[in-house]
Amino acid sequence: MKKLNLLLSALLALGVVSTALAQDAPARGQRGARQGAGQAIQRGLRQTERPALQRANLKPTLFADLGDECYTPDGMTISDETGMLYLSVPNFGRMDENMVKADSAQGGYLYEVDQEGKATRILEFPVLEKTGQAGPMGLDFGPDGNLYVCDNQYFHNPDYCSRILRVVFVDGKPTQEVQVAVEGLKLANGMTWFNGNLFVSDSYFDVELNDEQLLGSGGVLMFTADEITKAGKDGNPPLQIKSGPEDPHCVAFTTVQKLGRDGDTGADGICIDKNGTIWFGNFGNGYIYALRPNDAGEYKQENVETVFDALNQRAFGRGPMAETKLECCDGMFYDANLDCVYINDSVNNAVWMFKPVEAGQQVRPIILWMNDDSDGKDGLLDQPCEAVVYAGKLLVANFDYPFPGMKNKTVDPPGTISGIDYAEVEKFVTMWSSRPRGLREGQGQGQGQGQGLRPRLGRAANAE
Ligand SMILES: [Ca+2]
Ligand SMILES: [Ca+2]
Ligand SMILES: [Ca+2]
Repeated sequence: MKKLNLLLSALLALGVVSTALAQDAPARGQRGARQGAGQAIQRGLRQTERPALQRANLKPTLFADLGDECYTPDGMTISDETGMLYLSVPNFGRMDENMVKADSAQGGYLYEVDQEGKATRILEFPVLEKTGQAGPMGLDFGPDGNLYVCDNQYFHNPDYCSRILRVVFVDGKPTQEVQVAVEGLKLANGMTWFNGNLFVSDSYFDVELNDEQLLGSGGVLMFTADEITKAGKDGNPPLQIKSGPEDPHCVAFTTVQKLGRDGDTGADGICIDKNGTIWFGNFGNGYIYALRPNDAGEYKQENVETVFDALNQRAFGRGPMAETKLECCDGMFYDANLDCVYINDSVNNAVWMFKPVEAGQQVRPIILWMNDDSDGKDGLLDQPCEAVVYAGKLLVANFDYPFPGMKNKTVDPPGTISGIDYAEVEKFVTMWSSRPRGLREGQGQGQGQGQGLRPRLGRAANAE
């Protein structure tokens, strides 16, 4: 930690990371910004209908009952080869006060889920010897046809025990072989492959922030297919890293401003759109960031842009949910068909959507659906964590592992996947996309606000 402090102090002195650290801090000229944004939004809303926050035709129904052996479903991805949906289940949901799974708890599993929602357990992940646990979360298929999986060990041991695992697939079918590709992450959370690179969110970086308004930090790590597909097999050792802004794999580092339920968890949801822009968000406070490749196609900390300023957002709407704000980004999924991003809001039992924007613009997330605390058995959201489009539905996995300040209060098996009729989602997103840009995308927030809500650029400690 001392070494990190010294490093950070030196970098701060050089002005290298000061903007990165400041990017979640309260904006200068914030008051004026709020008034400006409010007027702009009100003008927009008078011109068009006021968006409702809950829509009957977007009501989720039960897609999959995962049974009592599965109570914290998390990551989902679809095999291009077979069209089958794969689901990871860390089963964190039954742990004692020492964060050890109770005797009744199940291991970390991988499921296949068919088009009818029938889930079949195909694999129990081997545990990490040091913790006796496996925590499979975000997952995606690599260019080698194998399935890569974040193994989140943070809840059991926060000392860089998390890993990236590889489930070996042969001819599009899973084997029972699981290899360790990378070691040394803190809280390996979401992942996505894009153009031969693997992008992984790590939700905790060990960085001394020296600012009581900043509760935590996290970021995005990038691995090339060349280094990762060879590691941990054929006699090669797993890739060894020490996750954090100084690791050469780190392409984005963001902090967590104290906000809402005062969560300290950093980068979580992550997805990449057709242009190669990485969209990622903080679990702890709902900030959303974009990282666009530079002209050379590289991802650099200096290009990280804050595109949703959660601290300075304005709730809009009426009725019981009028004050709802987005203050949690769990899993994010890019829907290439509709060119939009879905956000799973664990805190509010909600799914939001936004349209990607150009550099310099703010995104405007809007709620597709939100419900109160629910056990999920009827298909209502029970701490939504990840989304995917499958079987004619927008599927939402329900993590059901509550933290303080969430709507979800109790772990109540069975684990569930909710489904929202995709035809209705398509209608809604198409309607929303045809709205005036100022209402749909956040230019209203971008006007007359001085420095405050402009994208703040930061450079990483590891910009090279
Ligand atoms: Ca997550
Ligand atoms: Ca629950
Ligand atoms: Ca439940």
